[in-house]
Amino acid sequence: MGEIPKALREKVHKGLKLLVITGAGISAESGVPTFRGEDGLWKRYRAEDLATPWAFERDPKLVWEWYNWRREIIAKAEPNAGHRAIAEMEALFPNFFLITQNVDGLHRRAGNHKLMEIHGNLWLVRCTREGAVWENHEVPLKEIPPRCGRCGALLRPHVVWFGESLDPENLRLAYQLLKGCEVLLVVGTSGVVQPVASFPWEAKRHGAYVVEVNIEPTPITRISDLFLKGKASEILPVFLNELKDCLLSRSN
Ligand code: BJW
Repeated sequence: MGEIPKALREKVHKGLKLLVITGAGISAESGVPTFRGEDGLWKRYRAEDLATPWAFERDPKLVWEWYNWRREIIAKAEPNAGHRAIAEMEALFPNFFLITQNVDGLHRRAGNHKLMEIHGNLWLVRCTREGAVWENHEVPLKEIPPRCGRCGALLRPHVVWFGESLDPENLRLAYQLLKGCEVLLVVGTSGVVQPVASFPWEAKRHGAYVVEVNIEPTPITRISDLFLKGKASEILPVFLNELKDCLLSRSN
């Protein structure tokens, strides 16, 4: 990675409003499978069979078996150097926020607090009758599909499936952040799943400087001001150090 471009350096000097968006790529090196690409989940499974409300209606057992399998993988995973660099960014910049599409909870475990899990969290379950949400860390699940201890209805993972709306309150906050951020850092997302895929365009429209980190170009690359090609766990710690150098040179 070369030196940080002057335009970005100036923004850091002025006190950066930093918004970070992450996708499955950041957790890839923690051993969590991504969705698309060579080894992606959608190569082996059809999204329509597993990640839609219709799939759950048709076969809740199959859907829960898939989630149980993913929970087993994620329970063993640890945050990597990419997650840790983003947690350090939160500590470094008072105007920081993270929107993650990931449901694995690894950002929280790395130490991020100012974050929105916009597609939900795999460690939360929701009662399909009453809508109550609570934590469930049972691995493996004792009962598949699990049922609500109170009313006996089916539980579902508290995640957002295809064809479902995202939480309107989360969306309202996301658009407010996209409007106000000066730098948008987009990490490890293929940029194809709406509405998050359109977020970089929204930020750009409001004048944000867009930095993208990915192992390969995506639709977002063409509007990125800075494309850092490589693994998130390798690029982000270096990028963080560059940001720190900028801050130091400001105070000297
Ligand atoms: C690295 C790396 C390393 C690898 N370092 N990088 C038009 C037509 C048809 C449908 C639609 C349409 N417009 C909108 C829709 C609906 C749909 C949609 O967008 N579909 C598109 C696929 C076309 N969207 C929705 O349904 C959303 N709801 C909605 O829009 O409501 C209104 C509405 C409904 C219906 C119609 C129209 C409007 C909800 C979307 C919910 C997505 N849910 C999932 C599952 C969550 C739960 C779970 O995990 O089980 O969310 S799907 C999956 O994709 C998951 C992810 O969060 C999401 C995004 O994936 P992500 O993170 O980008 O991962 P990958 O694998 O795609 O990419 C990884 C990237 O990392 C790659 O670029 C790699 O190169 C890179 N990488 N290693 C750095 N080491």
